[in-house]
Amino acid sequence: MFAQADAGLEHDPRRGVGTDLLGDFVQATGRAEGIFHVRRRSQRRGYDVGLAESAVLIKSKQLTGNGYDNSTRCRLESERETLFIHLFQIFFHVSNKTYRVGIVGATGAVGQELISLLGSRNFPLAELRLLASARSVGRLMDVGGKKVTVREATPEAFEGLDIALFAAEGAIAKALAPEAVKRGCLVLDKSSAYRMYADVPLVLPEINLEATRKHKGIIASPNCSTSVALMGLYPLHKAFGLKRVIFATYQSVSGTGADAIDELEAQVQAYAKGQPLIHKVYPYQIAFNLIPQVDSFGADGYTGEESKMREESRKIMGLPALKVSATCVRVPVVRAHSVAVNAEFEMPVDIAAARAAIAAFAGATLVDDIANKIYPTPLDFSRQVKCGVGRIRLDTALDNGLSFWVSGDNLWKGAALNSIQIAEAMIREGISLRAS
Ligand code: 2RA
Repeated sequence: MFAQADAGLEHDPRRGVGTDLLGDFVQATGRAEGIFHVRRRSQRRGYDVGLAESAVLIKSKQLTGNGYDNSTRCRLESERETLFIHLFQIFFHVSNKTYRVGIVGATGAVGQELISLLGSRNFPLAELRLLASARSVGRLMDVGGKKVTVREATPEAFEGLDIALFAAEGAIAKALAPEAVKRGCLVLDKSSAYRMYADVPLVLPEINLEATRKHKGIIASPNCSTSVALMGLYPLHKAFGLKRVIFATYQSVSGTGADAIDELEAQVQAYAKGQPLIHKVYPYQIAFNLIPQVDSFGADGYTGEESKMREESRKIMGLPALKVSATCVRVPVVRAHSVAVNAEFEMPVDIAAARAAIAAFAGATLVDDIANKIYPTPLDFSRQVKCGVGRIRLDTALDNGLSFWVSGDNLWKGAALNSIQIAEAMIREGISLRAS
């Protein structure tokens, strides 16, 4: 009986013989059965799989060359040496640990994405507590087909929770995150309140998951533009050694919130009817326009968003002196941010090696075939786990420079998804959710 192996698993050769796939699969199904290829080197990853060795599950339809053309079959693969390849059945006994999770700001755009992603990713939930401001108390929200009542986000509301996913404004995170930590909760905060605190890890799990090992109860998730840009930039930094970078963003209105989406849609409709276009959320009409201002201006002439891109990129990549300049622009796109990146590197660059680095990176999909007009767009990368990277070319103004384009979902990788991925990765790697 091998059918469970098909439960949403995709073999990603770029991830090598890791345990991520096993983790995802086991998390989703509670057990695995199949033909496996066990590797000798023991590698415990927080799953009690009942084996000394760890294994990787590979969807067999991608193994037709190896004769496994039955899409319900798996195989065990050895990293160095095959111990055995023959048909047998294994039951993995997974520790059935589940987690009590709260969402602060559950009624907002990111809060709703969190609810839906926790369900679609089969996060091991023992409880999902929906918290919001007093005015939303009593509202019923759909959680996997069941109605859950929204409670007020008070300090006491965190009692008994393991994880609090904050999807609220910075002021709320400032007021309530310490209360959650005091009650033994791990806070994953998507606001900018704590991002630059020295004792708060700022984490994109594909890049610096290790930083979570020293958390003191709060872990911050980066700004959406930074998150999307680094899914393209970081693998190139690893390949060539980043020296300086220039970002130009194309940010969708969902980054501002539901009111901004409504404003764009209302302006498009008004335009079609020949009526006046009203703006309240943005200082200018956004439909059929661009606004080169995201957040307020600082004394240096850069906006808050532009400064965040500089400081957060430095912190996440561990490059405190990195030269960074950004121009952030709001565009009339509903969902997914895009970033044009010009980066200079220490080492000579090579397009084929750059493409290979992107293709091998867990957070990116290489979408780069200009002969066929193939490159990432915000529409294509809305509601996608990975960010799309394309238009990779030699930069003609920088030494050892590359120019490229990234599109990624600002509400997913830029917010809700990243927080969940942090929690998933910590659980998978056996990193304590409790403050050290
Ligand atoms: C924006 N970066 O797109 C913000 C959202 N956090 O406006």
